[in-house]
Amino acid sequence: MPYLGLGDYAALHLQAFIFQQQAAGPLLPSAPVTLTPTEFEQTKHVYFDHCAGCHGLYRKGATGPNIEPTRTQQIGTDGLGAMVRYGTPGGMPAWGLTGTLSEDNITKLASYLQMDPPTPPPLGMPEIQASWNLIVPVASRPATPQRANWENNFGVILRDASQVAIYDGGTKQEIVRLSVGFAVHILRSSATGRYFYAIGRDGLVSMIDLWASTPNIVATVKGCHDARSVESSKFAGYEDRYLIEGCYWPPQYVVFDGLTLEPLARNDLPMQSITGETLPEVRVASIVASSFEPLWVVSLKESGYVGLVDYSQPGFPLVSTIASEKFLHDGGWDHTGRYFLVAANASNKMVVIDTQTRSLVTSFTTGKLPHPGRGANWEDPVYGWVNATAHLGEAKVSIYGADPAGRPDVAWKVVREITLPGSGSLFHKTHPNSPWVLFDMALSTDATKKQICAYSKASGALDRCFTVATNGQATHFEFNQAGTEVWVSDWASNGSLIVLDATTLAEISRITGVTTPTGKFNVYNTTHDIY
Ligand code: DHE
Repeated sequence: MPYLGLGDYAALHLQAFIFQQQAAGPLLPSAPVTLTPTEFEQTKHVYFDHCAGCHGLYRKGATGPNIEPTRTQQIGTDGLGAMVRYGTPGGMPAWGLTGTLSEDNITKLASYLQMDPPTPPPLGMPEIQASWNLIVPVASRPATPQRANWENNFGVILRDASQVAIYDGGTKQEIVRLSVGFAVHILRSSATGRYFYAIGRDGLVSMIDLWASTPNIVATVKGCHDARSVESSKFAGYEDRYLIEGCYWPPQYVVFDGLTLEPLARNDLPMQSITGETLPEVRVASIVASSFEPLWVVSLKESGYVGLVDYSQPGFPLVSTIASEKFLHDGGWDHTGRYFLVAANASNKMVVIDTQTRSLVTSFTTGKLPHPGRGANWEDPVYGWVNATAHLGEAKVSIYGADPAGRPDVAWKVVREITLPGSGSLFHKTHPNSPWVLFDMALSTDATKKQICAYSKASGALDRCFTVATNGQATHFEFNQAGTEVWVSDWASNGSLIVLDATTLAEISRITGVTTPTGKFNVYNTTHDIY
């Protein structure tokens, strides 16, 4: 067997392909298919909707590997078709098996991937201004909350319906469903909690007023063609004042008025990487807001820089770019709100940024494709304050010390490794009042995708794993305001929301008839960064 010089990730894909080809039986050789201009245009949208998030518009790779034509032509039409159809254990979804893409889509995609990528269009300030729609002016909104317990509302992402549903966290009643951007991704709260901002993958930001008697959309705007994150200004004196939208495309961030979404500034991203190359694509991944300074912390995925945007300065400039690791993705605050802990997922590392000194503290290897979400903070009986990440590419949780003041000996070092029964863990979460840290295995290729696991903070070990989902995958957790209940999604077209007692983990309620529920955001916990 010759030495192929493949990295871990490529070897994993090759292994998966061989296994899956064995399982599927011999594949008939097929010639590369050429695409008509119409087919090319249609397939461009299929790629954009299903592939670009992980592989990039220019296909240079980030969460997923590089799939530029030089590589895809080597894999060939059959190989590409098999990967798209059956997925891989490295985290690539089985788009064919799940029925998401038709055989026709897959064949055309396998050809499209071997052709040069088209150049995506810019989005300038005049177009952003033109997209702004102020539906309810500030003066016409209620002066006081019109509903009790609005801070215990849950905003639930109904991904494939491009909707957000608002639930009462006490009664579990659905209050309203609102249409928002395409394949809506997440919600973030304004600093007072009054507004939810929903971000669609088409870059549309929708602002929801939770003080209204029935929550409603009061403004929309589109600052990007493709986006995954927004965040509000949270520093004292700036509450509900500004909102930042980070783009996946074009390489820019846009700042809006936090009460009206009027566009205020559009800033280009630096296109150099930490190793000096000029990149065609740099995407804004996670964004967090400091509580100690008027700063947003933005993860610049491909370039490996963590940027600091100062919203107290005219023009909302990027005032610092801190070199860290390439392929920055999801992250959140440590328990003090000083350190930003972010995954450089395709580098298999976690990065620690000190926002007070505006510098990189360290980065450390955890496992294959760390995916912490916003992470989880709790006190370990041996190691003091810790934080954790699970992984997309292996069945492992890495718990690391996160208390440089109290336990400098173990700060930013992996102190415990826990094996989960399945890989493909997307999210985990805890609450100060819960004895557990809960993990999903949503992208696992076996029955564990329907399960969740409870890690005991007290014993430092997995306590139990159990099935919660019936129709799809169990994914994402959100606690209620008091931390006494936790909501889990059964992610399916006929999905549901399962509410568990946060101490006994017994099922309290199951809300059915929910279309592809993914992320859930409790108003109080999202506002106060409780995770
Ligand atoms: Fe997400 C967070 C990007 C796929 C559900 N996701 C994030 C963040 C980023 C990101 C950068 C951090 C935002 C922040 O904190 O500011 N997600 C991406 C992708 O690029 C990716 C891999 C592929 C894509 O094309 O979008 C992707 N994400 C998914 C999904 O498939 C999920 C499971 C369902 C969906 O929306 O399609 C999904 N991502 C989520 C959720 C969060 C998230 C629920 C927020 C977690 C939290 O608790 O804050």
